[in-house]
Amino acid sequence: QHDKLALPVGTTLDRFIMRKQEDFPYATGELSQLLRDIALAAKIVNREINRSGLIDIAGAYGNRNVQGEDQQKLDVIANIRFIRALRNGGEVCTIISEEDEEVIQTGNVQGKYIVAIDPLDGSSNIDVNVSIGTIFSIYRRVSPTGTEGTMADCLQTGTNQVAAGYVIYGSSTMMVYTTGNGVNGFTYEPSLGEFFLSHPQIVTPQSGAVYSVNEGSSNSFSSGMAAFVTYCKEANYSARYIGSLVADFHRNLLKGGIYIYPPTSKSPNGKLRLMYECNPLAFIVEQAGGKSSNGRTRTMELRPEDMHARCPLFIGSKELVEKAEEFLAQEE
Ligand code: AHM
Ligand code: MG
Repeated sequence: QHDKLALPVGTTLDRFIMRKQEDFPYATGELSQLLRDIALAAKIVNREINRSGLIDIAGAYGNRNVQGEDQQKLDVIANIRFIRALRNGGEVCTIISEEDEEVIQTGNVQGKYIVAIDPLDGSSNIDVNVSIGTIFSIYRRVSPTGTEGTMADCLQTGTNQVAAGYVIYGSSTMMVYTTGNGVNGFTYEPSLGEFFLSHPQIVTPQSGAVYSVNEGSSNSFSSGMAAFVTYCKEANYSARYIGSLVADFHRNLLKGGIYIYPPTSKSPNGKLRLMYECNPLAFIVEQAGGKSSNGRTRTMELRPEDMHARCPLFIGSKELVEKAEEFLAQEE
C-alpha cells in the first residue's frame, strides 16, 4: 500500500530500484546495479524469445542467423546473455547456473555478490509457444573480496538470499523480484523498452482453489501425497499444470494455489533444483505471505549438498501448503 501511494503511475524499474536504494542508507548501489544488469539481459533474452518462432521463416528469406541456432538452443543463448551481463556488470564474483556443470568465475574478484540462475526454465515449451521463465537468486559472498568466490559462497542456505526474482516471458513479459521488503512486479513495454511497475507489493492469497502437480506421476506418489490430491479433488479444486514452473508459480502467486513437484520414482528427490528454482521462488512466496517447503522442512532452511542438488517443492498459498504438510505428516 505504501508503495502505491509513494510511487507515481509509470514508475520504471530503474527508477524503482533507485528509490529503493535510498531506503538502505549504507547501500553502495552495487545490488541496485546488479538488478539492473539482470533486467537488461532479460530484455535481450525477451527479444530472442519473441523472434525464435521466426527463425525458420526468416531463413527462407535468406536471413538465417549466422550460427544457425535452432529454437531449442535458446536456453544456451539465454545462459550466455545472462553470464555476459553479470560479468560485464562487475558486481558478481561467481555465478552458478543450471546450464553449467561447473562454477563460473567472472574474474571480478572485488565483486561482493554470488548469483544462482536458471537462465531459461521450461525450455521444452519454447517450441510450442508456451510461457517460459528466468529464475535468479542473489547472495552476498562470505569469503573476503580479492579472491575468487568459494564453494562455501555458492552453497549458502536460502535464508541468506539478499534478493531473488524471476522473469516470465508470457503473453506479456514481466519481472518480479524481492530484496526482502515485499514483492514487486514490473511489466515490459516492448515499444519503449522499459519495465513499468504494474504489481506493487504483491500479496498472495492465504488460500486458493488451484493445485498444480504432474498427475501423470501419481502412481509413484507417496500415500500422503496421494491423499492430498484426493483432498483437492473432493474439494473441487481446479487442476492447472502448464509444466513451466515460472508460469505455474506466477499464476498461483497472483490467484492463490499450490504448486507441487513431489518425489516420484523417476525423480526420487523431486526434479527441481534447490539453488536455481526452489530457493528463489521460496523467498518470493514468503515475502508475498505464502509458504514453501519440501513437504516437511522450510525450503530456505534446507542445506544444499551440492550446487545442482534437487529437492521436492511444495509452494504457494499458506493454508494449502500447510494442508499438504499435514497429509505428509500422517504417512507412516
Ligand atoms: P527444465 O529445467 O529442464 O526446463 O525442467 C523444469 C521444468 C519446470 O519448468 C516444470 O515445472 C517441470 O520441469 C515440469 O516437469 P514434468 O514434465 O516432470 O512435470
Ligand atoms: Mg529449470
